[in-house]
Amino acid sequence: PQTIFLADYTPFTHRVERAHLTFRLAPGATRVISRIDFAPNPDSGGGPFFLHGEKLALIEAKIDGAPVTPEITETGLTCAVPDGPFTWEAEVEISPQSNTALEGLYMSNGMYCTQCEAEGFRKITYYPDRPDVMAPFTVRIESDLPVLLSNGNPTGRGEGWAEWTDPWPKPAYLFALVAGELVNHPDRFTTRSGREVELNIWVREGDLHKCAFGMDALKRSMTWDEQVYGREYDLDVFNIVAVDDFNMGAMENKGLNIFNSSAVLASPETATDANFERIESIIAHEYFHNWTGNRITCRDWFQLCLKEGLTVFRDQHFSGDERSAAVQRINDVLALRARQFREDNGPLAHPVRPESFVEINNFYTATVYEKGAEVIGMLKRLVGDEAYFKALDLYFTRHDGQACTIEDWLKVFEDTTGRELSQFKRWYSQAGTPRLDVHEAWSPGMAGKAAGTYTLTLRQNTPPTPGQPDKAPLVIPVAVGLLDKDGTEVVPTRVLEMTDVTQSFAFDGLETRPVPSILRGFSAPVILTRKPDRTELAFLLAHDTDPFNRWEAGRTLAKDVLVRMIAEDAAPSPAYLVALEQMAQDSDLDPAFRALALGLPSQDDMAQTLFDSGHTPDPTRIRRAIRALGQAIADHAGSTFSDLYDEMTVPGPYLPDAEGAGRRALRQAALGFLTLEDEGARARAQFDAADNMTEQLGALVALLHIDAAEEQLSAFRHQWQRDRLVMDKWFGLQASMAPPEKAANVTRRLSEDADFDWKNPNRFRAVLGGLAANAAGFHHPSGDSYALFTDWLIRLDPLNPQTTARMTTAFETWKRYDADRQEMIRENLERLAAVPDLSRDTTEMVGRILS
Ligand code: DPP
Ligand code: ZN
Repeated sequence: PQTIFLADYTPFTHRVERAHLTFRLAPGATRVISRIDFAPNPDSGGGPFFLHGEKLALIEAKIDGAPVTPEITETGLTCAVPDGPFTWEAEVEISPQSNTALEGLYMSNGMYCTQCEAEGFRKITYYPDRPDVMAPFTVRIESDLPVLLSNGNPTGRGEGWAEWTDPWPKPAYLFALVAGELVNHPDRFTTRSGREVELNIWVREGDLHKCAFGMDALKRSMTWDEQVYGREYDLDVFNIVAVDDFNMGAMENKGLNIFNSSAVLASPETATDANFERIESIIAHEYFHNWTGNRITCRDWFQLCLKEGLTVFRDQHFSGDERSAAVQRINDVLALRARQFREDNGPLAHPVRPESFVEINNFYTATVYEKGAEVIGMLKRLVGDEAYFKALDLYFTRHDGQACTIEDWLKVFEDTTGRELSQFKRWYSQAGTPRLDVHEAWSPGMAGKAAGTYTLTLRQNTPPTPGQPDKAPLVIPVAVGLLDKDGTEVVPTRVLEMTDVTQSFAFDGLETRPVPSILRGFSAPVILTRKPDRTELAFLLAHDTDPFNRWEAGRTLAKDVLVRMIAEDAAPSPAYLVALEQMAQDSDLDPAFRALALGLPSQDDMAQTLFDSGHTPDPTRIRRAIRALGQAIADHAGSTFSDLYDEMTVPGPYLPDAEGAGRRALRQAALGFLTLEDEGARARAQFDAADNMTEQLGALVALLHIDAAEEQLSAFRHQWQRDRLVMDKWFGLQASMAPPEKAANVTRRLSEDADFDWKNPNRFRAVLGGLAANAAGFHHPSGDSYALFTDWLIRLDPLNPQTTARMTTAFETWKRYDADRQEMIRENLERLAAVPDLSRDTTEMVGRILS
């Protein structure tokens, strides 16, 4: 397969003035008739006229009405064209019903839908399928299906056809079409300047009762973007469609967002608090793309973080405003560490803006998305809020309607602030998670002078990553506050701007030696390598005025306790248990925050922590230690949890609001510990009484944890047999929570279940992704899980390369483990690599993981 390089970018030979498409829909033989007005691109260096196209049967092609015979290859066509402007016409045939890759035009439960990002449009018709070619589209859909949708505004409708016109120039990856027997949940929104917008969520009839929350989230997103970024919606209609078979979470097609049904449909009975929260953030994310992605798009796919990092940053800010900013930040950092740090510390590490790829779908990663958002957060911290929004205003006015680069993005900051950002830009080109080492010095006041000086010396170091052995120093904003012995803040949060490898920062005028709170709010995506001082951490857990660092202190303590339990067979430290219980009882703290602080580090997190401190992680031991710590906490603080369990009930009917969710989360944390003491009595009672999915599933999780959920699993199945999204939970939990020695067998049994529809990405991910998430089960020394997992990847690859390639990341941490496990993983990866006709997607991933 061919590698594509950022450095090789050249503009397209032509511009598209207008694109007109007609679709004659039929499952096995859809005709796509295109009429495209091209004009020479004055910015191009010339070259042959090339249109992308894959797996298309060309029926006829014309230029300015005269038939032509282009030269066709596997990736597209070339054709002799006139010197000036011309009209290209083509008719192609495609087969949506045999499209199992879910890219281009495909079918899901009798409904037609599309997914064109990144390079799916070339499976629909011949076109310059690249983001820097933007054009207004008109689309005519011919079909007897009742609902026919495309981008933009509806401009015509008749018996068996509909026409849509999108006035905003867009790249082909934002094209969308939907046709099906759908019903809508309608609403309206009036924009700040008075535009009346019709809103719809389109679903299958049986899902109509699951749309209200998504609609509410959409309207809140629209209001927020007006108030915070000054961005209004720009069409008369905004449509969302829910689709069951979808590779990703959702897609921001102009005016017609297409959602994985799991990312939009929710009712109290079927969705958990976590599901509601996720839906709210994805609705916001896709809506926010209308400006950051659609009106201003990417010049090429290397710039993906331009739209994704910024849009994630925006949706995180939105969620923090709608809920609790502190809790949001903790959750975002948990996700960053779980996915991005994991990626950045293994063979798949790559810069936020990669410099080469084989298959762009493999770069929709945590690094591009989540680290991309962190980089913007740092920029905002460095320039300040006011300058940030000034720069954004300039970005929107200067680049509206353009396809841009990271250089364009940084330039608006340079132009508004006068700052030079070339060193900061390394965050975009340098992969790897920087380590930050901290040294402290205290010089007390001399006799006669009361005040002393406290000095922090920071040292940064980024370990080598594939293709990048040597790293240059980064600009790192380190937010620091200082507390005195009583927990009073003597120096409020100050952002230290680190630019050198080693740098010292002095704080004078202090009466006594302070306790530092470093990297407040997680001000940069780095790893602090400071050796934990347990007394200081317990103090910060009790007193830090920065909520993130207060949580972080508890987390660092928990990891320290676990490392000693695993590496030294130590008992859980009593001081930690006391501190944790005090925090749990502190009614001044938000219940959601307390719930997070009671959550123990994940097995994967512990594996990386042990690896970083020079140990070879053993997943079996890690699991045992985490469970032993849970048991010790339960033994120590049983009565506190019993009180919390009673106190945190939420009266009245279920509402998915942040406050109720926080109380339920704390109650669930308590239930988890109590279940270790009462053999599941409370959990069984909760399961029977639950009138919402959060509590029903919570009870099931607690029972699965003690491997005592047989009866509830079958009752759950019986109740939810016909709800695909709920059944995904049933499948996923069993695979992810099976005891290690049973994990492979449980997964095999699930994969033989009549309801295991392996061609549906959600179901496949629930089961096989569940197994991969079951750290001790996946890495069981028998190797059975590795083999089973690989067998399934081999089976899925020819049908759905994108999802297969994504799931190979289960193996990305393989070099952490012992020689036996490494050997077994290598064998499986090599077995996968040797499959004849393995997709380009999976080939690239396996090659990178093995290298
Ligand atoms: N662009 C989509 C999103 O992140 C992914 N295909 O919203
Ligand atoms: Zn996005």
